[in-house]
Amino acid sequence: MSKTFYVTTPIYYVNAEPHLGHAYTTIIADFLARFHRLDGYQVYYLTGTDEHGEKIYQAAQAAGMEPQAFVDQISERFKAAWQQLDISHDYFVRTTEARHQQVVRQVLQQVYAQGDIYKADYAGLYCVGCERFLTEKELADGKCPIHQTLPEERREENYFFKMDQYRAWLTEYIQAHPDFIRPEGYRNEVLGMLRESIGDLSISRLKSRVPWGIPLPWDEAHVTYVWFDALLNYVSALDYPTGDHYARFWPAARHLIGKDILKAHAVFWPTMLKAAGLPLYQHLNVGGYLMGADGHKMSKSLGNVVDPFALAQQYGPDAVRYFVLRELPYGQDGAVGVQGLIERFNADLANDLGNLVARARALLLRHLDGVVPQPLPTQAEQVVAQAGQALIEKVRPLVQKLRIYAAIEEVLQFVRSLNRYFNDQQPWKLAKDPAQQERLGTVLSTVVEGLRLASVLLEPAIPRKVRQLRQSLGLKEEYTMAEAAWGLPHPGTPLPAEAPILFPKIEAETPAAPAASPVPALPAKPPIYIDDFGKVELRVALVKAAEKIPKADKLLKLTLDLGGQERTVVSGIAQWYQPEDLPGRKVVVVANLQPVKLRGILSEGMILTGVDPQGNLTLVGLDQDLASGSEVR
Ligand code: ME8
Repeated sequence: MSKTFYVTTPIYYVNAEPHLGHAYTTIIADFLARFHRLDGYQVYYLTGTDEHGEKIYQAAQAAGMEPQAFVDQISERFKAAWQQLDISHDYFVRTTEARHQQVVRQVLQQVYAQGDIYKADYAGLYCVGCERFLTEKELADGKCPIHQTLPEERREENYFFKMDQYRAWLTEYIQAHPDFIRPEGYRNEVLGMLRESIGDLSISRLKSRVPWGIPLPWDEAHVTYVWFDALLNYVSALDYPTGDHYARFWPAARHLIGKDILKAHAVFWPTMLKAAGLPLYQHLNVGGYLMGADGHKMSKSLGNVVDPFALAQQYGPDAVRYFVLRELPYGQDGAVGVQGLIERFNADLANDLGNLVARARALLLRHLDGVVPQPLPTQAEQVVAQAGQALIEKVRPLVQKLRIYAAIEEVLQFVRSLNRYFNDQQPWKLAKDPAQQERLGTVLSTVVEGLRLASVLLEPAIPRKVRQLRQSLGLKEEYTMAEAAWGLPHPGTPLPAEAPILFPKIEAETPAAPAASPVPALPAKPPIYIDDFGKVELRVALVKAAEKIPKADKLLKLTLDLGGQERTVVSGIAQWYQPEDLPGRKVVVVANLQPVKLRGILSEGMILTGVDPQGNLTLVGLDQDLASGSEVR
């Protein structure tokens, strides 16, 4: 059986323009779609817009437009945003399209006919922002915690879906399928909701009050509640019930959502599917919030949004994609800002990746006529080859667990190791020695092969730039994940003499520091007296433990032994050292530095490192072993 993968984003409300929060989920889904396509899956990627309901109706009225004209207009804005960010969806569903409305009516009729829908009076607290009734428990200080608004008291005659009767079944299902809702914290949250009655779901609104919706097939005085309508997009877009797409892709469905719509997807939707006799989706993947500069969830109602059009226009789509993918562990909340985008771009893409491409290109063009030769590998090349070969098996499981930021970091670690290899082999020196031309060719072709491999694994994140990278190195335009294997012969196409700079460094928006020369001129600081230097207490220390610091990917937390005295030191070496490489090593510590709190951890000293022209750090060591605590002077 061929491998299939069906990934969906929420369909976004068209009551306002798309913002970076929407782009976040859409880019993650796009990464997954592209990764799986390259990995040999048949992929269907669905996104779209949610166009009915009270909220949209009110927004259209406020804009002084007919609802249909209004939703047509905003829906186009979402399409344009996704085009600008190179989103590769297979279909863009709209809940106002005839096919979708037909499926909603059909499912409603079926569930009504089997006796799972009844009419009753209902009174409750309704949040128009969420488009659902909230329970007392869900309120914070009487307000909706997401929209910070007071819900309205509502009493009306509605049709109800007998949702509560499926509570025990759903609880058992979630318990028996640990991967159904991920990450685990959200699964537990849902199991918590299911511990008490979930009530029956009001699935209609009086047309006299909310005219913008799909009329109930058996009672035209009511329109369908927007969630009962919207959730069915995931199957209507596949031509449920008879379509080929439905048969092929629904068994492989993975929904991506933000945590704001957890209850609708983890409680309403599975019970609706059960009632309609459809199998459940495979996974519900729940993401955290992108926070605005004010520390609140980025949302149109709070007015703290970042415009993805403007960002993509200024920095290019790949910079935006890379930033949101790399910056936030999926499932957690995180603040984002332009400054962070610039720093991430400059550090990873301009410095680590782009520079290496430029340096390899320059030497190949200058000394080897732009032709990448066959390598004659030695031990050093075998080490690089092994790391490259192992990469896909490290990356794939991380992607499957949605640890996309970690998957990208694996690739960047490899790129950094390629930089170290390049610097260690010093090809610019080999180039000057006629006896070393073969060796020069081997080093450069090893770097090109490493970059090719990295390009395959980075394609789902930065598809446009990866094409440009390949072109500038004379590689093929396209590679599959199967070709993320070390040692594919270079196609032999000579490198183009001219190629645009892959990732031109972005100048910071705040005044930039004066550009540093590669190796700082000596001396760079004013002279000091020996007494001044004597104030610095340097000691040998043994690293006992090292660990990453969550959300601080440049920092490691080290536990040091200074001769019987334990110290914690936070050090900015995480880009160059893995935590597991450090225990047992001796380092040199500034032992009398005033302690400071870094990321909430008290750092009691500083370890010494050397810096190469590219800014790479290496630990300062000792020629001979000395006991921990020994003085250094
Ligand atoms: O809820 N951070 O639509 P919606 C991260 N139409 N993700 C964010 C975000 C933020 N600050 N803001 C929005 C709806 N999102 C319904 C969905 S599905 C059948 C119907 C993303 O326009 C996130 O994925 O309010 C969230 O779940 C979704 O946009 C909500 O979009």
